Amino acid sequence: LTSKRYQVKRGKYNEINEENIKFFTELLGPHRIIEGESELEGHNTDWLDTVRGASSVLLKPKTTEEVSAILSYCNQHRLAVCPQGGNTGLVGGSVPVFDEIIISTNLMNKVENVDTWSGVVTCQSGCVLEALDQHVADFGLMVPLDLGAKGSCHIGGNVSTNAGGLRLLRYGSLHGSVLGVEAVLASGEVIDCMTAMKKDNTGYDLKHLFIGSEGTLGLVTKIAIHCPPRPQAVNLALLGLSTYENVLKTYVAAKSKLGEILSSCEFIDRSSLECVEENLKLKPPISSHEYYMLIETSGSNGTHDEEKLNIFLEDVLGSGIVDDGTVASEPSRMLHIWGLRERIAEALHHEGYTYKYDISTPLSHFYKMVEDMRKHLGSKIIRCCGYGHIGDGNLHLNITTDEFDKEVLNRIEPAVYEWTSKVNGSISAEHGLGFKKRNYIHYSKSSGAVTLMKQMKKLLDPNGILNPYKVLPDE
Ligand code: FAD
Ligand code: 2HG
Ligand code: ZN
Repeated sequence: LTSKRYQVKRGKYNEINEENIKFFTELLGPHRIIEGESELEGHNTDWLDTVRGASSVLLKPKTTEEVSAILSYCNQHRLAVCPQGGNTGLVGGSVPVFDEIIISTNLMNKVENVDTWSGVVTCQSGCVLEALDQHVADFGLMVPLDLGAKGSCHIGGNVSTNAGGLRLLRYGSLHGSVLGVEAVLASGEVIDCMTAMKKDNTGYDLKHLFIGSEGTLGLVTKIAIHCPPRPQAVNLALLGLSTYENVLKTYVAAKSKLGEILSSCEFIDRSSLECVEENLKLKPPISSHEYYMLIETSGSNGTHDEEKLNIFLEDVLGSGIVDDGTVASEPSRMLHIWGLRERIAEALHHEGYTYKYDISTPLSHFYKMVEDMRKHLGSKIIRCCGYGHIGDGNLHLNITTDEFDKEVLNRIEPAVYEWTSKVNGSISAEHGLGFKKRNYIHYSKSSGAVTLMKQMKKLLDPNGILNPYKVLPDE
């Protein structure tokens, strides 16, 4: 169990009893309360298979009112809960640590409204990201967030982790595109911040409390999100490069030559792509290089975009900063190329245990981290690789061994956090702190800021029933 490996002590919560089960069964009916070890196995284990809880009950509310009744009851009876969306989180936040009751948003998947004039979708928090995007596509819109887990993650999980993803470079963070949030506090009180306006300066903008707080301040039940027009022309280039300096030069050239049509700029190193080739048997459409970049353009006029992209490519290929490249505009080829990038996490998972770091750094230091770590770890590991959202200064540093090795972990941590802090980076750029990173918060936040976070938690969840052992450091 996770609690043993991480040496964490259970809080003073009550254990669930027959009377509690009776209450939940009366509230939800017998089919929306799930019990039993095997039925809950997948919900007790995280996507990475690195942390495991021991919950014996999962609840599936359908409405805000049901969530409110559940939380109010749990608060009165001092029962701890763990909100869960698609369970694709990468920091151990989405699974219980002990026996917390799992509240799943699986059945909260109604799209309530699409305002086609303003481009705003209003929906429940359990909508699967990809399904929501397909829904708004019928209205010529797109959800301004895309990530490899889109087929499973829920929009409520995305909001609760403030997920970044592949197009943050173009559309900005969810703090910008989420216009409204409805959330239920630990007490059961429903906080309605569901305005769907872009501008609203009437006092504190409370919805931001729930964006990125990973289920520790409230359970998000509804969301209004601004959806830009779906682009009519999309092109994707996969480039091969031989030095990291040339990667940086290419990024600068992409910004200046592609301007407003640049919609994604991603980075992959040789080892990451080899991992996808070896473990998933996917074949890249260009030959092998030290570094790769994916550059996507999205716009409203195909001819205009292609002209711009060609000028950019002539420039970077002509001057020799890019060695090789291919461009795709047919959906199937683009999907294949995106698969090489989006499925790296899955490919790494095939190797056994993954030590995963999600770091913001100044671009001048971005790849040095991978090189230093590789040297530091020597032959004790299978792979140390780097990839990520270079356009946002967000590196995904990943290390694999065939099984969990405490010695390897001790060589990586806290060195990785010290290094990040030295360059004024963030120890969690987009995945959050969850369970695994909470005690390293001080590397990225001042003690004053952490104290204020604790005070806010106390105010909103005085009994600490909402996702305990997550985000906030141990006392
Ligand atoms: P879960 O994993 O179920 O939960 C995540 C956290 O949010 C937990 O703390 C949980 O308690 C809380 N939570 C969930 N729903 C609610 C709710 N309704 N109210 C309150 N709290 C809630 N992340 C990125 O940022 N960018 C990426 O590019 C990216 N790519 C990924 C690719 C893969 C293949 C995988 C497996 C993961 C990736 N992730 C990425 C991480 C993960 O997908 C995101 O963090 C995602 O937003 C989590 O959504 P979820 O519905 O799965 O949430
Ligand atoms: C991605 O960008 C995800 O693919 C996962 O954020 C990152 O596996 C990782 O380290
Ligand atoms: Zn990412």
